Amino acid sequence: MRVAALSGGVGGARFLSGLVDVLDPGEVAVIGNVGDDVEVLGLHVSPDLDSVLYALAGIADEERGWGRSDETWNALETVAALGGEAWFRLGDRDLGLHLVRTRALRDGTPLSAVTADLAASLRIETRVLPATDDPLRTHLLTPAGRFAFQQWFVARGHRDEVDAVEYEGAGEARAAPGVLEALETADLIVLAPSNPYVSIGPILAVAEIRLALARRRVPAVAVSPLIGGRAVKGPADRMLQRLAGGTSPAHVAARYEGLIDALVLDEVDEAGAAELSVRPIVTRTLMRDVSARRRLADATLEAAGALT
Ligand code: FO1
Repeated sequence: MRVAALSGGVGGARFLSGLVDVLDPGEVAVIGNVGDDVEVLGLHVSPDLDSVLYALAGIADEERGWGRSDETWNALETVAALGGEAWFRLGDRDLGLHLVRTRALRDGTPLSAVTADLAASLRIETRVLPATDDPLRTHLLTPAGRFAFQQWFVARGHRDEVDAVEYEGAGEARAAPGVLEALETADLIVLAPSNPYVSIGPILAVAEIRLALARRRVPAVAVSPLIGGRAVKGPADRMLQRLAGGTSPAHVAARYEGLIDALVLDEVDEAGAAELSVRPIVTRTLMRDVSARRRLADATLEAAGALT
């Protein structure tokens, strides 16, 4: 079964590692968020693409939730000691990847080609595609001002409430090579359990991608990132509460109106299933370990079977 999966950060990457465990990894294409890409120390960092690459290569730091396992921080310590930019913590191993990516981008290689090369070097069979090769950056409007994503998320610890989300550059952004093809040839489209505003939102802000989903001829299933109305990690619950007026499964599904046929939600949210205008798939969604990830992937694939 060919699956195209839209994914953001940690939750998405964990879900994908379960998906490629229960499917042939070569049949999965990941369409990743680039709205939180950032330039740090002159280097281009793509945190969400890297979360996916590291998870699929089996080298993600599970505890921290981002970056690589077995990480050391010598370069960052030197940067900090020299008064350099140390607010965004780049580990030594992670830095190596950013050096290679940045060099290739400066040589004119598009992000999609650089990402494919990185995936091949990491022996990843799954296609990992940035949503777009064009500059698309998420900005948050808050009572304290307008911030680029990582300024708000990391530098300010996402403490500011969000009044609006802007996807700068989305109006001109084209889908990266391979993205529309992956959506058009998939048997199933999955929206991973990622933040609807800052992880999946920037991907759907690319008009060609949104249109491909709206015109799909195959089932599309979203996995809710909330359990009991709470985000496992990050600000998704606070954002939904403030921007959508609630954190029920219906509030999550409404973010994807016209784009999905089913929502996978946790058992504790079963009561909210009745309000859904798409098919509810109730299961345990917490991805504590490998078997939980596999189970969630299986439930999502079963949902697809039931929809066709
Ligand atoms: N998140 C943090 O909370 N603090 C950091 O210093 C930080 C550094 C970092 C470096 C590389 C990378 O790939 C991710 C990093 N993240 C950090 C995570 C990142 O900000 C978020 O997880 C995503 O952008 C949201 O999906």
